[in-house]
Amino acid sequence: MGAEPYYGPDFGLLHRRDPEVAQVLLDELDRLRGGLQLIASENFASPAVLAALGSTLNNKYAEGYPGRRYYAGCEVVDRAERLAIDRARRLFGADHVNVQPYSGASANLAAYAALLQPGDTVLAMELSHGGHLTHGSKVNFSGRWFDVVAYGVRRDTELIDYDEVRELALRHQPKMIICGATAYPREIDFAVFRGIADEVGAWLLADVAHTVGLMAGGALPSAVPYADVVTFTTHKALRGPRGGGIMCTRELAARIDRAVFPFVQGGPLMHAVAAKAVAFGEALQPEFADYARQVVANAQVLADALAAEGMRPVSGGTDSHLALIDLRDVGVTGAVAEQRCAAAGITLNRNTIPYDPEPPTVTSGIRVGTPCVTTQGMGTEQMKEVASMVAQVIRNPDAVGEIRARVTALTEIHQIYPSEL
Ligand code: DSN
Repeated sequence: MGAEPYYGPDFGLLHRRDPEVAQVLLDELDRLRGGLQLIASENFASPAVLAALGSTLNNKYAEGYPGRRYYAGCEVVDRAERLAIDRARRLFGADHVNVQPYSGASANLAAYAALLQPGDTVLAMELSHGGHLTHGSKVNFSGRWFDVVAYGVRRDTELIDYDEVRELALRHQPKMIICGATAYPREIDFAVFRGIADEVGAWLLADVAHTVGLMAGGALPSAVPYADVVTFTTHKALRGPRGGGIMCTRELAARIDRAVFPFVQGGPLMHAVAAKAVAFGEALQPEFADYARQVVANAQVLADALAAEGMRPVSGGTDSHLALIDLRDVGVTGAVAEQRCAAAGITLNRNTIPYDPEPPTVTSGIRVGTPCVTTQGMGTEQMKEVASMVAQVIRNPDAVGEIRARVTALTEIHQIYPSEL
């Protein structure tokens, strides 16, 4: 018998060669296992996804697309990219998928590049109402290179004001309208956005970075039948590797592909492309639909239980994987709440709420999400316990020791990345 072939990651080897970096990996694993991860944009990728990421596909330069590369030796990595594309097309029913974007921000930059010229007008959601930096923030390419008009949510309902979106579209005649958000808990009506875009002759871009996993599992309606271009990330509720992707109509396929490469990016990260293929394959399994439904059910129970603790969910609740919680009635800022939770081993982020009187570094709210805890196997009963812990430690920092013990008890039962697979 010869030696075992080398397939990829070997933690023992890393530990022997570079104990300092190995220790960082171990400490991060301890942090993940020992705390509650409520960041709405994070998840735990499967060991199969992590194996593909830690593989020799990292080494290959493959500028171009399968069968049309600028380097020799791409016939093997071509298979990974074709698998990723075919699986994503099956998962979402999309005409065309580009799986090369390095991130959601790169995907959005490519979408702008494919459809617009600098200086064109774009209508997108205000960042402080739940949008994203790439939807027109002045500190981002989008706000600097394009003329961005922002729509928001209504003060009374905290829901997207579709009448305002239509009025702004008629007044400003944007070349592109963006829907999709990072801190908007409610379902977005893509059909209404499509109607408004058609009325003014605008492209419709749906940035579903946050909700694409829920779309994949059928827990939220898909944007694909309505939008000209759909950008997404693969590492949030979809539970894949860090990265992005773009879906579009057949007519826009060549423009999107040219915008991703060579306009925005160089060589694709083929290990990440292979890991995306693994994640799409996992999301095609029937159990992924159960997962997506449970993510939403958990978020709804978490939001309701926090409301019962006197912590108001913005818009009254959620249809998705996240809830935005207004802490003004409790008299604690988002920044302080984030710190108090972190001390107890609960990781969440401070977040602006619509019409927030506090600056973005302080905020009046927190954002909580359920993709991670659901991957750990927690259900609605555990969400009541999570809400109770979050509420107690935010109100009373002296309870940190007791809450940390309760966090440990919960995570020991719902262990992530157990030693025995
Ligand atoms: N950082 C992501 C989030 O947390 O929503 C958005 O880019």
